[in-house]
Amino acid sequence: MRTTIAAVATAPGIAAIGIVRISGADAVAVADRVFRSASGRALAEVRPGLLQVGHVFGTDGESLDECVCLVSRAPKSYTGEDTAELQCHGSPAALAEVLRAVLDAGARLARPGEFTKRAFLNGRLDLTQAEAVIDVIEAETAAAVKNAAAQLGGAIGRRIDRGYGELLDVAAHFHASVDYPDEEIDEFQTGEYAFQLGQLENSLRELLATFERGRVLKNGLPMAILGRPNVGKSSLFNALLGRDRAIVTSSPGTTRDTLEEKLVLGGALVRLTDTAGLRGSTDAAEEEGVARAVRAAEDAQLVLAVFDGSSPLTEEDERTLAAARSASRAIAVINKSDLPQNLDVSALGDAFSDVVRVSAKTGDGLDRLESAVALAYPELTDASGGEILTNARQAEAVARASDFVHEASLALARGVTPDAALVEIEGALGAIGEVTGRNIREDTVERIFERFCVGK
Ligand SMILES: Nc1nc2c(ncn2[C@@H]2O[C@H](COP(=O)(O)OP(=O)(O)OP(=O)(O)O)[C@@H](O)[C@H]2O)c(=O)[nH]1
Ligand SMILES: [Mg+2]
Repeated sequence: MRTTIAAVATAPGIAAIGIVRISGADAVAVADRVFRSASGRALAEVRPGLLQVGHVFGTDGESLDECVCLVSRAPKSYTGEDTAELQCHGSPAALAEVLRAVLDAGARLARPGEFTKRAFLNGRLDLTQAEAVIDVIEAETAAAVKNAAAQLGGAIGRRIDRGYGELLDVAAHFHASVDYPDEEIDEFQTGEYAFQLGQLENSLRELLATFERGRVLKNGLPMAILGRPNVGKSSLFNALLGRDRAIVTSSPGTTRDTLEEKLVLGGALVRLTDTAGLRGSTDAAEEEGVARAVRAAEDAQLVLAVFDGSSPLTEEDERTLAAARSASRAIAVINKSDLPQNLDVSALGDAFSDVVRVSAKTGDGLDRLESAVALAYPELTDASGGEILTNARQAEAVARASDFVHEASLALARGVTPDAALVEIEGALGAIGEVTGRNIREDTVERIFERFCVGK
């Protein structure tokens, strides 16, 4: 039997409420040793799911706080075990004392992710759901939360399980024909299985194809600000960021190195890079800065090409136009809209998905720029189905599973013996089972939950 564990589940710091969580066979007994309800009834006797008001006591028997206790009974709890939650006032000092009393009463301090790990080991969550827990916690945009929340609800797990079930049926039939060679699988059925596996492969590859978007949803869209010196790139960078991050001066060539910051624009998480102004230079440091700017533009999925709206296009702007043309996507930002305008926008050509006038100085037009970014990548602001794969471990297992399924359907099409096809099908079952954690190595499980915080 697993030991009873406890931890503070809420973030460190002062807050309205702080929670000490206890889980395990002795959870209620441990809670009873530190908590006395106002009604005088022991927690062991109260109905699970009903909040009990009372006091929590320290090791010395003195009251530490007035609090509420919630008891849940196995298997109907987050972990699948008996649990007790002491919901106290959010004072870090009080919570530390309550935790100490709980540990003295017989619980041991939980390791990172141990509550969720128990939920997984007790079959309350599959591994895609457990991993979604941390994704929900760490999500930086509404879209990322929605995607993770749907996965917490089992969106990926259900899809994977369907595939697992199909493979299992095929494997069962093939096993039977290996064990009873007289019962051959007829050709029609072999063709049917090959078709079914082909469909399954398509569905797995479709899921895998969402991972590219998933990575961007989770880590942010790489985005670079480009332009000739002095057009206001660093001013725009600061304005979008909402703070004075980059140095701005009136002399061209101020920014040398690239600067990267993560922020949310129009609901989309982006990794925005400010770069050195593009121009020919004989200064070694500036030259290196320009080379870095070009590399940042190449790595970016979206380039903000900045132009000075108060002056006509110059020869130096040509470099920006060229970089925008070779970028995967570019928005033209005509800056300094607060000054009299002298730029002929039609001269910019058709390299841009959007042209937006802004003033980094007054903030005018920044909302339109944010909308243009969100519009260019709608999947970064709308991902409610939970169908976007964001987890590298899951993606790797899905890739391996699709390769096995591919080989299995090829083998069937080639008319190999059932045992030869079985090798590939078993391989696929193994890989697909790793996604949801049906069959997974203990050390992999350990590694997954180490990333969680204590108390989750
Ligand atoms: N009037 C006006 N001035 C601006 C605006 N944006 C930037 N400037 C001014 O333009 C000058 C250059 O701004 P920076 O942001 O340093 O330009 P940059 O493109 O980063 O320049 P480099 O780093 O040299 O490539 C500064 O004097 C800014 O105050 C704007 O929207 N309106
Ligand atoms: Mg600059």
